[in-house]
Amino acid sequence: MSDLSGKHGLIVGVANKRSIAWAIAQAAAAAGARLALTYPSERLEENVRELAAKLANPLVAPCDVASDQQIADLAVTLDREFGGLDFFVHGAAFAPQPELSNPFVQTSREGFRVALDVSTYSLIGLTRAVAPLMEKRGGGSVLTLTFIGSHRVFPNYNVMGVAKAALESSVRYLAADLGPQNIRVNAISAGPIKTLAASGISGFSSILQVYRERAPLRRNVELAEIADAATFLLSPAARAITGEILMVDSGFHVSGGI
Ligand code: NAD
Ligand code: 0WE
Repeated sequence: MSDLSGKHGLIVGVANKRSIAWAIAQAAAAAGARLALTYPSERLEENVRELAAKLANPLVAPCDVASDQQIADLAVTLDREFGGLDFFVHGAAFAPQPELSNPFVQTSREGFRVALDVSTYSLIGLTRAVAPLMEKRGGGSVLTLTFIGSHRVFPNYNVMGVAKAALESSVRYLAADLGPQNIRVNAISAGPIKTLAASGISGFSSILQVYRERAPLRRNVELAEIADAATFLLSPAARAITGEILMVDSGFHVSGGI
């Protein structure tokens, strides 16, 4: 299928074995890539190191995406260790818990700031930092993860929906900026999957059930299905695709209801 042999990739957003970013890391490694994984805090460092140990010759580095300094340091480390970069997977998202349970109209200024900083601005800041490394390789592929809550209202998704709308728009603006350098920027809009980011979300099981009932394929999506689509977008097989939001959601988005 999609070949990533000889390529170097950065994967941001691995928290545990159920993380979408970890599924993508495994698929990219199976396709032949050498990877760098990041951890956002010392609390998660051990988790990420244990997972990275399953990969061949991994690089593990800190990166709290809310820190310009940590983003800059990461780019220096990648340049030193890899001498360039072929792809970058962005799988970081966060909104403070109250914003995901209070009514949307109660969204606080600080909750909005944090959600859009961590979940949206981080794509821009990280892409800018790694773009020169990709230019060294004659181009590259950037991939982020989004959810249809950017367009439609899902109870409690709230400010994350706003962050994802801004993220999808950022994909298009980054694609336009970096296309001349042969750097492609795309997103996968994934159907709901029970990861850490979905645990503790009240009503998540009913969202899964609604997808099973209404999606054309009458089922939910699996991590490996997101990972296969990701590997395609990261690979030369997708060399003419940029600025795209690829729906990997069992076709749920075409459904008009009932
Ligand atoms: P996850 O919790 O495994 O991943 C979210 C990641 O964000 C974690 O690794 C966490 O450490 C990281 N993160 C949070 N704050 C950070 C910071 N300040 N610096 C660096 N990293 C930080 O959950 P997931 O479901 O795998 O989420 C990955 C992406 O997929 C997210 O963008 C999410 O919005 C998106 N997504 C998830 C679903 C779903 O249903 N699970 C559906 C569509 C899209
Ligand atoms: O993007 C997401 C979730 C992202 C997320 C999750 C959390 C939980 C823990 C961001 N911030 C936090 N903050 C926390 O404190 N998804 C696409 C998964 C998701 O989350 C939902 C969903 C779906 C789908 C929340 C409400 C409704 C649907």
